[in-house]
Amino acid sequence: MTTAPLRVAIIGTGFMGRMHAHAWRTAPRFFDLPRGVEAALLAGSDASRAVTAAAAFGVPESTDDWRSAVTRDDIDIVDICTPGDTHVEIALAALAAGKHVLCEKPLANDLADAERMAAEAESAATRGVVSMCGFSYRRTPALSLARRLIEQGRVGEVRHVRAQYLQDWLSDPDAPFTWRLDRTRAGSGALGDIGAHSIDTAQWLTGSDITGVSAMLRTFVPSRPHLDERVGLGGRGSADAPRQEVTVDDAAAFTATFADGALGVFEATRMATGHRNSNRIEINGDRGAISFDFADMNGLRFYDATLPAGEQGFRRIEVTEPEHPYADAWWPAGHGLGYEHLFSHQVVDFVRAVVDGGTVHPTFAEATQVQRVLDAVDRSAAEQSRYIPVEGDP
Ligand code: SOE
Repeated sequence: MTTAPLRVAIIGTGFMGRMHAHAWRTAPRFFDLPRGVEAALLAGSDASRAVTAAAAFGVPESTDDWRSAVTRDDIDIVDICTPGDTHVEIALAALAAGKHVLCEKPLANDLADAERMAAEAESAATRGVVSMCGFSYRRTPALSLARRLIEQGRVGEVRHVRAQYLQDWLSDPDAPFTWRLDRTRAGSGALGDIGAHSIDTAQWLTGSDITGVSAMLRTFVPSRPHLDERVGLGGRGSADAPRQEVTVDDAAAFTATFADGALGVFEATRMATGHRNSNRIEINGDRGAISFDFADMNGLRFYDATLPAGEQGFRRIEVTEPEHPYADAWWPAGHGLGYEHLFSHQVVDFVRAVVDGGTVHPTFAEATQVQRVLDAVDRSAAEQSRYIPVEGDP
C-alpha cells in the first residue's frame, strides 16, 4: 500500500483557487487523515498569473495548460476552481484519466452538462474514482448539527423551509463587470452562484428533493463599467468607463414544493444592501425548528416544541463543543471558526473517501438535482412564474 501523499492539481487562480490551496494545506495539520495530501500543481489560463498565484498560494509548481495537468501520472486529485463554463470539459478529462475530482459549485452551467458529468462520475465510481461537488456550506458545523437534529426527528415532520442568501456586493450600479455577470461564463447570476447553496442546503437538511418551483428573476442594473484587470467581489469602476451588458439575474425569488410535502420560500440576491454574506435558513416542523444565519456561523438556533409551553423559545446553541461536527480538531470550546474552515472540512471528507473507498456527498448526481432545480427556476421565470415541475432523473 502506497503511503506517499496524494498530489492535487488545483485548476483556477482566483478566490476559490486560493481558498482551496489554503484548505489542502491546513486540513492535514489539524485532522488525522488516513494519508497525506498536498497541493502540488496550480493551473491557470495565463502563465504569468499562474506563477504569481502559485507563489502566493504556496503551491510549488504552476502551468497554463490544465489539459496536461489533469492527465499527469503524478497527480491523484483534480480540484476544479474555475468559472462554471469550464467545469464539464475539465471534469470529464480528469475522470477519463482516472483522477478523483472535486468540483466547485454549481456543478455546471446547464442541466445537460451536469447530467453528463454525473453519468461519467457514476461510471468512474465503479473503478474506485471519487467525485464530489463543493457545496461548502454543508460543512459548517452548525448546519451539520442541524442535519443531525433533523435526522434524529427533533423538528419532526417538516412543513416550512425558508431560505435567503443575501449579499450586497453588486448594489452599487458602478460596481464593475466580472465573469459572474456573464451568462456564458457563469450560467446564471445570484441564482446559480448563491441560490444554488440554499437549494443544496435545503434538500440536504430535509432529506427531501424539491419537486416544483414558481419563480421570478430580476436584473436591476443592465450594464456595468468594464475594467481591464480581473476583479473580485464588489469595488467600483469609473463612471466614464465603457459599460458591459449584464446577462444574468441580480436577484432570484421562488417558491417550491418538496417531495415530503413541505413548502419552501427562497430568495437569492447580491443586491441586499447591508448584507455582506447572510446565508440563512429556517426549517419548521411539528416538533421543533432550526434557524441559521452564516453571519453567526458558530451558532444554531433550535426550538423544541415538545418542551412545556413555559420553557419554549428559540435558544442559541454555541456550536464549538468537542462533540459538535468537525469542532474537536480545532480550538477550545467558544473559540469559533470562519468561512475558510468549511473548505478544510471538505478536504477531510474527500480525502477519507479517496483513501477508504467510500462515497462522499454531495455527489455529482446530487449536485445535478440542484441543477434541475436551477433549470426549473429559470424556465418558470421565463414563463412569468408558471409552476414548473422539477424533472426527475431520466
Ligand atoms: C460570491 O457570491 C461568492 O463567493 C460565492 O461564489 C460563494 O459560493 C459563496 O460562498 C460566497 O460568495
